[in-house]
Amino acid sequence: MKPACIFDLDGVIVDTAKYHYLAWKRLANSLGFDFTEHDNEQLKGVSRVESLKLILRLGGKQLDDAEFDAALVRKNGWYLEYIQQIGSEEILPGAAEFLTSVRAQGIKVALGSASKNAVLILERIQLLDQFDAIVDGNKVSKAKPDPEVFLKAAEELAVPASACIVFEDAVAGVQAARNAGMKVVGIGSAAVLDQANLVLPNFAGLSIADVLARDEI
Ligand code: B16
Ligand code: MG
Repeated sequence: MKPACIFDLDGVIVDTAKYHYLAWKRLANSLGFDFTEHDNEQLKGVSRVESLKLILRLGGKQLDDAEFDAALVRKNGWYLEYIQQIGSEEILPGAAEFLTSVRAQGIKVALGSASKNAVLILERIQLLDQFDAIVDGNKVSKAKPDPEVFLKAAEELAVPASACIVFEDAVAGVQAARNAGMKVVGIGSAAVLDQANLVLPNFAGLSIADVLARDEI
């Protein structure tokens, strides 16, 4: 059976992590504590709500429910401000060409992202039309490492989980793919993404044929 490919967004297709960082740092500073780039590494692939819980733990700060919700709205407002100007220059090396190679083989493509801003970002970087299905933070109730996001993507593509290959940059995302019973290609460092079947630094110079030719996949 033909495989299907499911792509995470932030850190795989597009480099929006730096804008999430700026917005979370601004929020932390407004609450009276700092938030470093090192701390930000822990938020990769983590949902907005879980990210705020983690940041508050790091800052030793507690918010009541109304303050918590208001903080989420403020952070997202700043994030949206930062990504207002982004365009295709933010696409990560080789990602657009890799997507083209997947579609050229008639392989179905889905997005499996925790972000509630995924469609807006794909529109801005002009890649929305490359996806047969989009499963984002608006469609799931359980955050990665729960497999929900990837299982829903497989369902929308009408492809069994065992035939899906997930591309992920976050530890929680790699775990989610494994929990879904899917093959996973880590994008980033092999030392960090050690649960992935195969790890690539990025997509530069690669096509789907190169990945399918690997024994690990
Ligand atoms: P939003 P991904 C994730 O995207 C980001 O990696 C993570 O940092 C962010 O908190 C999460 O989306 C939610 O994003 O606030 O836009 O809903 O890597 O799953 O594509
Ligand atoms: Mg990611």
